[in-house]
Amino acid sequence: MIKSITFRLIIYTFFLGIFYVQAQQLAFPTAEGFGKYSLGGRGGTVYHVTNLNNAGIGSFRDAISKSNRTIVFDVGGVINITDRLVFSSNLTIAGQTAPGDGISIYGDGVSYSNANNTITRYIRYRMGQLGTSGKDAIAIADGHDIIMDNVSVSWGRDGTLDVNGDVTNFTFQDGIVSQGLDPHSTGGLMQSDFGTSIVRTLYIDNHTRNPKVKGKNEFVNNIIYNWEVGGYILGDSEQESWANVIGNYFINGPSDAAAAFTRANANFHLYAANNFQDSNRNGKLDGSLIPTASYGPVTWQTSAYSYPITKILSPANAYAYVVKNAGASLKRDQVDTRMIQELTSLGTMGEIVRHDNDAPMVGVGTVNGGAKLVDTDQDGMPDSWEKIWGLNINVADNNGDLDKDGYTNLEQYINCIVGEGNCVKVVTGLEESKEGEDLKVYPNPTSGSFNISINGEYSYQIHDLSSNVVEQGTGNGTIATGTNLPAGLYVVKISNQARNTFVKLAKE
Ligand SMILES: [Ca+2]
Ligand SMILES: [Ca+2]
Ligand SMILES: [Ca+2]
Ligand SMILES: [Ca+2]
Repeated sequence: MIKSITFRLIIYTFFLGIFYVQAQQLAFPTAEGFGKYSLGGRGGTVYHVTNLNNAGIGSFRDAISKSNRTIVFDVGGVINITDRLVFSSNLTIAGQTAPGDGISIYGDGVSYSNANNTITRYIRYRMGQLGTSGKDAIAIADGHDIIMDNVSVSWGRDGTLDVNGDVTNFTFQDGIVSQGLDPHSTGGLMQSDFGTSIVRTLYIDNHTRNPKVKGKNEFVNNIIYNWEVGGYILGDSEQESWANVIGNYFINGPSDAAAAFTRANANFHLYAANNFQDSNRNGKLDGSLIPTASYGPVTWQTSAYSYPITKILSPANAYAYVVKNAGASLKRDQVDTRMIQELTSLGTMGEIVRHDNDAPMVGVGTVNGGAKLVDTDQDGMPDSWEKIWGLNINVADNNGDLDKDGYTNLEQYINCIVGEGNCVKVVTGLEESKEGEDLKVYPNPTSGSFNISINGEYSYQIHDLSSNVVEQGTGNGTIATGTNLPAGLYVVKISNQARNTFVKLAKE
């Protein structure tokens, strides 16, 4: 009996241990907000999207039809869908793996209702007037632990990004929510009592609801441009809300000089700090602090709710960050390029549109494909990546964790495409990297250029495997280089005052 209890305790402790580890692991290194612990498809199978078809084997629709998958893309381009996509749970959708200009989904909206523990990165959802009447571009009515990063969503017929229901732990970060279609042009609802985070996201060309908020929300470092009636809507409800609204920049465009905050009442409990508005539409960023009286009759909180986001930029720095990074920004498509052009006009460009085929949008545009990297064992990690890290190109070792950082080998690869996590394979026998290394070399493998990123000044030399220097230069911060290198394996020597570090690099 004693033995049995002890055994049970051991088992219990073991599972608690697993639970503890999983609960603390971020979805990816830069994940923030309420959704930051989403598990995604970690540890599951790998699905390769191999075509741009609406449905069938190798399609994105088939990819998301079952749980416990990490979805990688062997193709880039526009996926024309003829009806709505419905996501399963426990998926990692790694849009950053797509070659060429990435992936756009066009023709209808998508549902993430009950898509629990999903991670979606670097993808564009463009609904349009051919989509289902009265539906949202992204709809979430129920579920938990859903995070979207560098996602661009546009042309909703009802909401564009709509969260409305018992949604627990949702984050939308570094995204773009654009051009809700008239006659119901909205950014969308952000209504849940269980935690929604919107951070460093651009709301642009939406008549109203940028967004309309109710419940438990944090809204940090967002840029709202060219709304017509409603910016951030403060509840407008008999129900209670509890929100942190910090470091946002509201910039009026040609459609109207409307107020940033509307429709408040005492049920809205607000902590607000350092929100700016620039309403003069003069082509310059020269706004000012929104005064307390402009929020209306909210119930003020004197200190911020203890919500997850702690890294906060100034409104001007948030603007600069969004201009550079928001949306599926590895390669911006023509829609997002236009949105950023409108934003940076700072008052002179922008429009509310009725149809995605109307000027100036004229549809979804061209999204170029590109060559996929060779992945012999189809474990989602290209051969060249596996060779750098000493993995086996003939065995699916995607769910291992060779550097014991809690991310699987596959997660490490997809994170490093965008320069996150452990992205340098230091060549042993030369010099090891130091603790707290801030150096990154990415994407690696690369089919074009790659970035070297380290604080301060440094020099670099690219050696081939016969130790010949094939390229060299100097940098300060992040630089891009390597465009002209032929395919092959290289060692990049990076030197600054503190150290020489030797990093393995593969060029496809
Ligand atoms: Ca201005
Ligand atoms: Ca592989
Ligand atoms: Ca492998
Ligand atoms: Ca790892």
